[in-house]
Amino acid sequence: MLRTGGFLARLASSLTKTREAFVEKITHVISRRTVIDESLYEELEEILIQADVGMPTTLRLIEAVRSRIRRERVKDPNAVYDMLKEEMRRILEEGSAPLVQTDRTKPLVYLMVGVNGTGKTTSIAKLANRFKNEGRHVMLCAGDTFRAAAIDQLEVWAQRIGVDLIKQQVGSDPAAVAFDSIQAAKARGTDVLLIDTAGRLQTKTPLMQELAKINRVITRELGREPHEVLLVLDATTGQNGISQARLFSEAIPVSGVILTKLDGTAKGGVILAIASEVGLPVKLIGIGEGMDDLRDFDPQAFVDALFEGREI
Ligand SMILES: Nc1nc2c(ncn2[C@@H]2O[C@H](COP(=O)(O)OP(=O)(O)OP(=O)(O)O)[C@@H](O)[C@H]2O)c(=O)[nH]1
Ligand SMILES: [Mg+2]
Repeated sequence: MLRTGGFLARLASSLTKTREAFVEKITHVISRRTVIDESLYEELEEILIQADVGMPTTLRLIEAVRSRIRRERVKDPNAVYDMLKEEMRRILEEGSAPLVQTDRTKPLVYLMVGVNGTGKTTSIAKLANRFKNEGRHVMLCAGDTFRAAAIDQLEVWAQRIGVDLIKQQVGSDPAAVAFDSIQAAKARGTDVLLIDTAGRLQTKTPLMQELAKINRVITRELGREPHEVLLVLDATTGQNGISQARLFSEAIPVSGVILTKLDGTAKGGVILAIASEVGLPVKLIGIGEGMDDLRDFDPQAFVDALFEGREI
């Protein structure tokens, strides 16, 4: 992938708080050391846990480093830094996947799900903008029929970006709007259909069942499952994202995660926990409110940006 300096710099600056919460502390701890011992591992463990990496992933990381240090008979504490970085990259690579962006048959369908306020609707706008700029015919579906403002919000985006919108009145059945949108997309030869849904708590069973119904209706009408069911998680909620991921994927076959709001949070370490613990690949990351601030997740670029300039 071709990446300009500006691209990486923007990613790096959006990760500043996470870098402060975690990479800088690791650097500090390691640089004061002359030997590798148990207390070093303990300090690193504490930093990682506080940075929302979570217990299982922290232990996995530390164990991987510890066994490499032993195996390779390394004595220099600085080696721990590089090994941690490499192990993080490995975890992120295993826990990520590219977004499905093409299919021989039209339309390509994405369904967005997640708890309230995570960034579902704005991520749809950013994706719509991207696909539209690629010259594809894009349609949005106002499947959040719960609030009038949600329908208006999507309508404003559709007009601003210049893409089609399918909507019904507030209070109508979201599965029915989804059904309409698939029919309209087929009739109009739409390339990409992006379906919004209302935010919902992962613990509210009837609302989770409603998602399952939306998914069933789409699947029946499309003749296959949606190409992507994207769970949108807000990085600022840290470890809570793990339980959201578990409960959403029990209700609906989630195909990947969009992790938003990595800019301005110190809790970006949660991406490691998501990648290693929940079994759902991270596909996109949100690093700001601008149209270009939803990026395909690139683990190598992410780790480089996170550790940027932190040489020991
Ligand atoms: N800084 C930042 N803000 C974001 C990002 N993604 C979304 N937001 C902001 O988060 C707020 C909520 O976004 P929405 O897209 O409305 O969230 P939603 O999930 O659709 O919310 P509900 O429909 O209420 O469940 C908006 O102010 C967005 O601009 C991001 O990556 N970074
Ligand atoms: Mg919304």
